[in-house]
Amino acid sequence: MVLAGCGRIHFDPRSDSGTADDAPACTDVQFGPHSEFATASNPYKLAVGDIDNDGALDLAATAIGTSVVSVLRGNGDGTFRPRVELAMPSGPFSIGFADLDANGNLDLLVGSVNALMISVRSGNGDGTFSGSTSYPTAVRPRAFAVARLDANATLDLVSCEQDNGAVSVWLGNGDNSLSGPTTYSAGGTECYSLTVGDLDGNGAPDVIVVDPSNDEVQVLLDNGQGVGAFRAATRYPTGANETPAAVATADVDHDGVTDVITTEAFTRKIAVYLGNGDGALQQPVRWQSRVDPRGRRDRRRPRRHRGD
Ligand SMILES: [Ca+2]
Ligand SMILES: [Ca+2]
Ligand SMILES: [Ca+2]
Ligand SMILES: [Ca+2]
Repeated sequence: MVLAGCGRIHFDPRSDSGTADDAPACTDVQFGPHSEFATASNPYKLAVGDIDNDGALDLAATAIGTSVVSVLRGNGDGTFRPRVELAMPSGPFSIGFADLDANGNLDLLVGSVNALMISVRSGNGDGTFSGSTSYPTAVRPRAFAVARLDANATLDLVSCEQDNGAVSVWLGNGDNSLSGPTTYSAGGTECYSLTVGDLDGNGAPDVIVVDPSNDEVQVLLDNGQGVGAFRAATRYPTGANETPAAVATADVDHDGVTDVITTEAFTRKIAVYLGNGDGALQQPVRWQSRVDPRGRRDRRRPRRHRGD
């Protein structure tokens, strides 16, 4: 999803699927004036969570081109304290908070695309982090998700390998350490973004990858054995030059089945793939954004994408 510089989200309700006449009215979502808080140079990705257990959400941002993560503790009123920088392996890019050791304090996970490392730092519960354990990756760890991938209670990690399109599973040991990885081909050659969701409704997370090099969405269903292992990928072509870039899961039609939503960066579209409930996805319905991925408002008349 794209936020415009003017603070507006706007999608044209006309879609590829020929539902223009029945589509709901356009919706504008307005935001108030924005505030700016300094981070290290070139902030790229963001994690949100309450790292000091004061009830106010805090932020951490990776700064690609540096070897630091900027941590900004929230005041609870929409403002943040000046940043504190944490040293990380070179090129921090992907980032997330999760309580890997289940001690009540969020821990910090960072994927570094220059050092080729995934790092875990233990949260102290006061906004600071101790130690740093880094796990080498074969190629650039562009994205990851944290979930309970196997049947035990500890959180695990699945990462997305940008340069070979693979997916790596790291099982959590419950003490902020990880075992693995076990690596699976997602069928393509590039992994740009990844998320998890239970597409087949068996209670275990499945993995969804977007591969802009091949214009594909790729799905790896869990193998049903509760061990954090996955079946061979199913590949869903998006159509030439759709360039899927980001992916999320949600039940967008409230039928109890998880669906997949992607952005298509260079055609400025949102694609919704409704789930069938058995792990398969339907053909996408696309929605045109009037805002390009760089946040500029498109002043042209919206294009109709029926049949493109
Ligand atoms: Ca906080
Ligand atoms: Ca913890
Ligand atoms: Ca599943
Ligand atoms: Ca659904």
